[in-house]
Amino acid sequence: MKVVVTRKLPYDISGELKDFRVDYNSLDEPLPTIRLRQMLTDADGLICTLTDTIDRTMMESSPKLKVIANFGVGYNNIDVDYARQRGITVCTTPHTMTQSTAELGIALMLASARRLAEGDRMVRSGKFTGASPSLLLGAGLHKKTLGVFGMGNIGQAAAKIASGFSMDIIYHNRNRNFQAELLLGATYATFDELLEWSDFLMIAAPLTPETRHRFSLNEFKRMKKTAVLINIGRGPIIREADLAAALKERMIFSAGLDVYEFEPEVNETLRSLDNVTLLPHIGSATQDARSAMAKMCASGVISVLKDGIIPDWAITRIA
Ligand code: 8YV
Repeated sequence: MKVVVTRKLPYDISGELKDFRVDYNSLDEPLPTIRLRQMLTDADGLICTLTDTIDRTMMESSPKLKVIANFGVGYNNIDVDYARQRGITVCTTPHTMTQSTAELGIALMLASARRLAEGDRMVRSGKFTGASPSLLLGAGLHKKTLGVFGMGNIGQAAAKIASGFSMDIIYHNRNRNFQAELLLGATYATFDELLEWSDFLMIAAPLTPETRHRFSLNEFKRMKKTAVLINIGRGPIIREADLAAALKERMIFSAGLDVYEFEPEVNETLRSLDNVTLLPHIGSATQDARSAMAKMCASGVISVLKDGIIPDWAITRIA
């Protein structure tokens, strides 16, 4: 049986996949669509990443395909409804990267509140002329309110770390998360309350039709002028041009972004502003997380193709 791996992974899974013929793109760049389609014509399994669009047309060119393992927890790059219809199992890598992504969210919170990137640029450019009482004044985290948009595993892990800063946690989610309420003392907020009460607002939600462009100019107008906005979920949840305008007009204090609406393109105004920290989608980028993600992708493929078992973490199991 043949397994296609679309991109160089930071952990060698050739041992795990030894019983398969592996068609591995050893380059660290996405395969052209046509090439991937060709590789999939006789494939039984696929390990892909969020930069591969696995839509209906792609799956149609792969008549034998039985399993797709996506290297990541988000799966908006895959037409899951069509996969389900075709009986193709779709797996992701839940829990492997919860902590790494939550930690990055907190890092962005601190960086954006305390203007770390701005300070770094100042020192490197030789503009640091000595400590001054009013140099780079920022915001503190202590006893502030963290609003989490999307209280899943990552949102909860971030909230748990934030409690260490004595922050009050509020959250908005599709459904109430009683675990977060009981274990973290988090309080459910309506979307309006989340906007109005948060000192720090962290987006940790998946991209769905409901979350796309949920944050646009109207929302930024309703946030505190001192608020810090963080996005570790998916870029299109924010209308990026509106955020750039809001930051430029100082409608909110600052933002920290790991994801972008038109990734890898980043809005030009945004790139010119000092009150935003910009990272290149590295939420899960720790050695530990990325190795665990690679292994979990391999497990998903082996489970379906070799053992004939649909893994309990397969998202196609959930209606
Ligand atoms: C990427 C992610 O998969 O898990 C997700 O949803 O966005 C990331 O972990 C990772 O950057 C590799 O492409």
